[in-house]
Order: sequence, then C-alpha cells, then structure tokens
Amino acid sequence: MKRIVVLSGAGLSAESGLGTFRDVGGLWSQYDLADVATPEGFARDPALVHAFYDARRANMAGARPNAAHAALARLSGRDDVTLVTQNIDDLLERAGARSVIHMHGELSRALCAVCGHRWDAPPVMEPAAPCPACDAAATRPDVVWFGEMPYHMETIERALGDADLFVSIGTSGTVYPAAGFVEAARMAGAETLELNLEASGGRFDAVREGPASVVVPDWVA
Ligand code: BJW
Repeated sequence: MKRIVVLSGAGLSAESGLGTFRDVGGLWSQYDLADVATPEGFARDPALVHAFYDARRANMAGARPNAAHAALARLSGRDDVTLVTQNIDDLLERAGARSVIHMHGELSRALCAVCGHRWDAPPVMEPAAPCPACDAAATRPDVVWFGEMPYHMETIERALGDADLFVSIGTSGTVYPAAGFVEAARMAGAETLELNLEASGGRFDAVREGPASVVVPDWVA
C-alpha cells in the first residue's frame, strides 16, 4: 500500500475567493503580520486581531468549496492518506472531507488563552467574553500564530516518516515547520510532488503547475 501525505496551503482555497498571504495583493500586503498573527500583537491590540479574524470568518461563511477541495474529499478517510492543511478555513470539511489535520488551527473555533478550553466560535468574537469553562475573559481565535507550536506535530511527523508519496498543494513553502515536510518525507524515502499555480522553488521530484481546481482533480483522478 502506497502511503500518501498531502499538505495544502492558501492556494487550495484561492479560487473559492479566500485570499492567500504572500501573493501580490495577499493578506500580508494589507496587514502587518506582527500585528495580527503573533501573540505579542494580540496582547497589544486584541480588538484589531479579532476584527481581522472576524472578517476572515465572514468571508469563509460566504465562500464555497472548489473542485480541488472536492477532489481531496474523495481521497480523505482512506487508511493510506493523511490530509494535513495549513488553512484555517472549513472548505475541505464542507466538501465532505474527513479527518483533516488543521496544523494552524481553525477559524470556526475559539480558544481560552488561560485554561486552553476550546469551543465553537461565534461569528464575531468578544475578547471580554467569558470562557465557558473557567470564566476568564481571554478569548482568542484557535489559530497558530508565529512563535507558537503548530498542532498535531507528532501525528504529522509519524505520517511523514511512513510516507511513500508527499504532495504539496498551493503553499509557498515559506513557513516552518510545514516548509520542512518535503525534506522530512524525502529523508523517509518518499517521492515528492508539488501542485501549485507556480512552482515554489525546486525542492520537489516533480511539479505540476496550474490552478488547484484543475491540477488537483487531475492528480486525484
Ligand atoms: C495557488 C493558487 C491557485 C495561489 N492554485 N496554487 C527562521 C528560520 C526558520 C523558521 C523561523 C525563522 N524565524 C521564525 C521561524 C519560525 C516561524 C517561521 O516559519 N517563519 C518564517 C516566515 C521564516 N514559524 C513559526 O513560528 C511556527 N511555529 C514554530 O515554528 O514553532 C516552533 C516549532 C519547533 C519545532 C517543531 C515545530 C514547531 C508557527 C507558524 C504559524 C503560521 N501562522 C499563519 C497565520 C495563522 C493562521 C491564519 O491566520 O490563517 O499561518 S502565517 C500564514 O502562513 C498562515 C498560513 O497557514 C501560512 C502558510 O502560508 P501558505 O499557505 O503557504 O500561503 P502563501 O500565501 O504563502 O502561498 C500561497 C501559495 O498558493 C503560493 O505558492 C501560490 O503560488 C499558490 N497559489 N493561487 C494553486 N489558484
């Protein structure tokens, strides 16, 4: 049995209308990541950070999964496939995918910064809203900011160590630890394939360039 690890990034959801980060006009050209995607930025100005994620939650609610999400949903749930995403949107789940590993968290979830309790996020988050478990007024989005440990790393590292094929979809490969998965998979003996609008830079055995809505269904078929 060929074991496959799929890693997706913002390019997977670009054609659903959700912005990428580092492309021209991307989120990091509109916002300073130090202000909205670090614990320090949240401590300085929680209202700004909540407004950033509230707006993205509203965009997500109005977006629809595209053909690439649907193709990955068909792969999901197979014993030989591990689906890891850096995306915090729920478009894979809404396309029917099961067992998606959200290594950078989920926009639809809230996290108490004091006790670690998690719950479904309301459309608009109030920083002063009390945690349902401990009552602390320290609600934050359940997402992984720079300097924080991504989620499910043990599970992901185990899957990479067993992989025969590693497929990277729509990610620039600039943010670690996800950017290092291709080397980890190669060290384990896996073949590596990139599906991206434009190749991210020569670290893969093979590259198929094109929009995710085309190249992902072609690969899955
Ligand atoms: C299409 C397309 C279409 C477009 N079809 N494709 C120096 C060296 C090494 C590391 C560090 C360093 N200094 C600091 C670090 C660590 C830091 C890091 O990596 N920094 C780098 C910037 C250098 N990393 C961290 O802090 C992480 N934590 C950590 O390392 O903990 C310690 C640790 C130690 C040991 C083991 C494990 C951990 C945490 C990183 C958290 C990232 N958080 C964000 C924001 C939160 C979530 C959110 O708001 O959404 O996550 S940043 C942002 O970037 C977001 C994304 O998930 C992430 C990746 O972006 P992605 O998906 O690649 O998007 P883009 O925009 O970059 O690329 C889009 C791609 O799509 C492009 O390639 C396009 O071509 C393509 N595309 N349209 C197909 N239609």
